[in-house]
Amino acid sequence: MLRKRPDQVKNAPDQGKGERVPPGQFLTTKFPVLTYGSAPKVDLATFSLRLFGLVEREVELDWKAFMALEWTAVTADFHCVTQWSQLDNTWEGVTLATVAELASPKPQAKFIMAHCYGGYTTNLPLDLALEEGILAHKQEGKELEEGHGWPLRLIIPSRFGWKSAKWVNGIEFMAEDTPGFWEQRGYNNNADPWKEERFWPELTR
Ligand SMILES: Nc1nc2c(c(=O)[nH]1)N[C@H]1C(S)=C(S)[C@@H](COP(=O)(O)O)O[C@H]1N2
Ligand SMILES: [Mo]
Repeated sequence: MLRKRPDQVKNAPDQGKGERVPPGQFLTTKFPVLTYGSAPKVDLATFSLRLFGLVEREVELDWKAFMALEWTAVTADFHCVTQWSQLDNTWEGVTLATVAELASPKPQAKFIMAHCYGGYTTNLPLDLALEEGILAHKQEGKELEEGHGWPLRLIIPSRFGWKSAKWVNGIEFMAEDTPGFWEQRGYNNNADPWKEERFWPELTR
C-alpha cells in the first residue's frame, strides 16, 4: 500500500545514503525518542480512540475493538526535523483508512487533526492521511515502547516525524486546515523531507 519512490528501494548501491536520506539529514541506526514534554501514561483498560468532527457517525473504539480491526504492516523510513533519519522501520497496525471508514467522513471533510493523550496535535490533508496513514501498535514485531507512543501512534511515512503523532486518542475530521502543535510553532504545514519543508518560509528568512 505504500507507494515508494524509485529512489527508496532497498539495497541502493550507496547503502542508502544520498538516495534514501533527504538533504540535510543524517542516518542513525537507533531510534531516538523525541517528545515535547513528558510521555503520557496510557491504560488499555480506559483507552479510547475517538473519531469525530465531520463524520456520518461518531465512533469511539476501546482497545478490544481496535485490536479486532484488520491489521497490516508497512515498512518505511523515518525522518525527524532535528536531522536524524532511520531507514526501514516496520510498523504494524490498522490503516487510517480502515479506521476512518467506521465513521464515514462527510464529503466536506478535507483535513484531519490527530489528537493525543497529553494534548499533542498534528494536522494533515485527509487524502494523504487515508492514502498512507497507519495507526501502529508494533514496531519491528514488538509492541511500541512507551516513549515511542505505546499503545498507538500514527505513522505518516512520507512526512517529517512530527506528523507521526504518538499516543493517539482521536482523529478529528475537518473542512478547513488548522495547524497542530508544532505547525502553530513554526514547523512547515506540509512537512515533506524531500522538499526540505522544515519550517514556515516566513520564519526562516
Ligand atoms: N504526542 C506526541 N507525538 C509526537 C511528538 C510529541 O512530542 N508528542 N513528537 C513528534 C516528533 S517531533 C517526532 S520526530 C516523532 C518522534 O518519534 P519517536 O519519539 O518515536 O522517535 O514523534 C512525533 N510525535
Ligand atoms: Mo521531530
